[in-house]
Amino acid sequence: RTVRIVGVPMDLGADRRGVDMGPSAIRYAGLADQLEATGLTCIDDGDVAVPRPEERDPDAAQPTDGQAKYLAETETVTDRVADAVSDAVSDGQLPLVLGGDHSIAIGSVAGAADADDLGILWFDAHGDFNTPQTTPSGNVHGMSLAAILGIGPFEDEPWAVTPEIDPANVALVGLRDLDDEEKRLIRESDVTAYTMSDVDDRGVTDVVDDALSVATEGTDGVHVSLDMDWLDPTEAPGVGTPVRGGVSYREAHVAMEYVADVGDQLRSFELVEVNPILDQHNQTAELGCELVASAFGKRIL
Ligand code: DIR
Ligand code: MN
Ligand code: MN
Ligand code: MN
Repeated sequence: RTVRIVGVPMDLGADRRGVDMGPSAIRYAGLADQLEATGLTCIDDGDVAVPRPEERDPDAAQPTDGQAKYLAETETVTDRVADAVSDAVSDGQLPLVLGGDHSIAIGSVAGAADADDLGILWFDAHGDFNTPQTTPSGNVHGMSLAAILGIGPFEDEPWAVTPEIDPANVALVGLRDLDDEEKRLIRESDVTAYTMSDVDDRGVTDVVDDALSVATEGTDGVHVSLDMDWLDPTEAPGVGTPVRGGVSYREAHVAMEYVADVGDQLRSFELVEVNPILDQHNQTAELGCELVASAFGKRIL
């Protein structure tokens, strides 16, 4: 398959400078070479344009209910990312979106789904299930999955919602840091949430196997969203919101090898929240490249 790389130097959703340099750090770590060594052809589309915070419109739209920082700019970026991803899908390619903060998933999923039923596999320490009403931070990267599913006030933001996604085909894996109201929203929804306690209990392969069934049964494909804070901070220190107790290096690799086993059902993949300013020797970007290679079919032997 041909992989089409789309960089999204977005940091407005995390309200933190540095994560906008993620796409550069990941490319510098040798992404294209590693994928080509795995037998894939890579096309790099360069970066999608992202508005600078300094040029923002002070009268920009806010949700009628609650707070969401840079919501108008997020809509602009979402449309651009969705176009780039849907172009890749209609050309029969596998889109690989490089973040940037996790708000970009709103665009990746919109572009990947187009008119098809998609499942989502969301690897993250966090649920990203806040809404403008429940958010403690106002940061859209903590709301992106709720936005995609049209939870709460996101119902009134049609650009954010991908109606083709049935929450029953959405699985979150590796959760360990949820806000109280966010927990309630996750419980009330039909998504399947696997916490780190589930990984401790059952092992990562069993959990990922179940999560893949959730995302593939009855769907036309799967979108995989990999937030690097899913990993333990000892492995991935270069993220904006590290949380102790994440998956290990080997657990992350085997999870991605299981993802690769879905074959042609893999519709799109995104790697987000790499922040080289907070990293040590670009190790988080390097690990991200390795994990993408495993998810795209690289094997040890
Ligand atoms: C927190 C952090 N739950 C928030 N979320 C993060 O701001 O909504 N998501 N870091 O990746
Ligand atoms: Mn187009
Ligand atoms: Mn996230
Ligand atoms: Mn996270």
